[in-house]
Amino acid sequence: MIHKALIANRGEIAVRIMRSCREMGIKTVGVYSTIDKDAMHVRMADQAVCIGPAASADSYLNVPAILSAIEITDADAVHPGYGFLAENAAFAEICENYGVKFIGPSSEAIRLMGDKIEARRAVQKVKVPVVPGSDSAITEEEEGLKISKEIGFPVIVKAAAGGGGRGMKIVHSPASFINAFLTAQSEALSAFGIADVYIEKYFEQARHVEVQIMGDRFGSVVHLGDRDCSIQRRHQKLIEEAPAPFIPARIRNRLLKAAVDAAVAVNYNNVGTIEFLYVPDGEFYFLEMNTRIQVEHPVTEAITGIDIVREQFRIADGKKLRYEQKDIHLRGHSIECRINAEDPEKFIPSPGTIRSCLFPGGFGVRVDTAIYPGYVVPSAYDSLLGKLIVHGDDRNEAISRMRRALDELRIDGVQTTTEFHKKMMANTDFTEGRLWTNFMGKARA
Ligand code: MV4
Repeated sequence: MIHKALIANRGEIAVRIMRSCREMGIKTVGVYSTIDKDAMHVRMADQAVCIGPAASADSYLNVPAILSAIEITDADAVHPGYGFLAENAAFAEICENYGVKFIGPSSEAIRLMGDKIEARRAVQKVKVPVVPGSDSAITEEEEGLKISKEIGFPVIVKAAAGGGGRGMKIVHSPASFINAFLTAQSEALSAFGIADVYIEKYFEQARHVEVQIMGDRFGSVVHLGDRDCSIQRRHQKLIEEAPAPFIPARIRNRLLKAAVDAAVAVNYNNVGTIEFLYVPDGEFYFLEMNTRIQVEHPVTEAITGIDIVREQFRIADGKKLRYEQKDIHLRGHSIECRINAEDPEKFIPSPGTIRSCLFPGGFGVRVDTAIYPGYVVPSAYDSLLGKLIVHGDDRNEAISRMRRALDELRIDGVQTTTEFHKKMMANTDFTEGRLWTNFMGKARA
């Protein structure tokens, strides 16, 4: 039994995790950097330990400091949240060896899925469709050009150690290939310490559809339905919804099954997300797997009624899944808007003091945040202030409810993306389902 968990994160996700811990009777340890001493997650934790100065590298990414905090507080589990150490296989492995339960999959699963080429290979073995592309790392530019001509332009060169949109280069023609390829290789080396890149056909107009899955330590895997995350800017998601709208039932069933097959193929043993590219002709292709709890998990919680964070703890604690696929019922439609401290048109960060804030409530509305009046939004971390999540019987009801919730939301002191979301909820391309990954590049909300 887990008694005390250290939450190696900050902001809304640290608060979110502590809420589930409190309900499960698990004591919580918060960690914080010096500028976060007044943060909500510090106040909410049963105990809190300062782990270093503001810079993430010296605090939330500081493994020795976090291990020391685990030691002095006698925590028997550590939840990494998302970002920071969440997909750091070495950290998960240290925890395993240390006898501290890492609330996530095995370090082995994190390592395997962290290599995007290995991940492609692993799921291809069980006949999950992958984006047409190279089957191994491409080291020679001439070989890359040859493969790209076979695949057909445009292609995209991706870093094996990248993911989430980091370390990608789109190439439109053979003439620009060599240059782009060599740049991608050297950028991969400097960003990740690994130069390996692979090549995929680039789909200009596609949707980013992902499947939430859940596997235990006994080999059972279920899915919790899908989500659409196509509305992104610079690979930061802005709006997510569940289920992914406008997908024919027959294709959706194949997609969900492919996600479960992929998770089974790699012995996946916690909650995770399988990302697909859904293309206009109705085909879908595996992109990569995320081995963490994701920012957008509440839309899935809304349509399934399952506390995904609680399940993470139960699985890591060695319990069997309490659900079979037939026990999971998807109901209604959920949308999440990310409220960032940013200029709503240019998306430039807007740190500062929250002078006042008032959150929406009422039927079908959830707010996950860690801000309060007087809170100072630091510039050292990402600009997410909170998430507005609504649930309705169908997509149109969810959109109406989101409009209502956005109208009730008041945040003074910093600029926020609220106005962007209001425009989006009135944008007919969005409301009628013409959502593509290049939406933000093409359309003006
Ligand atoms: C792609 C793609 C099109 N073709 N791969 C971005 C996040 C990462 N997980 C995978 N991503 C993409 N990979 C191929 N072969 C489109 C995306 C993509 C995207 C690209 C440009 C602008 C916004 C995007 C949003 C989601 C996905």
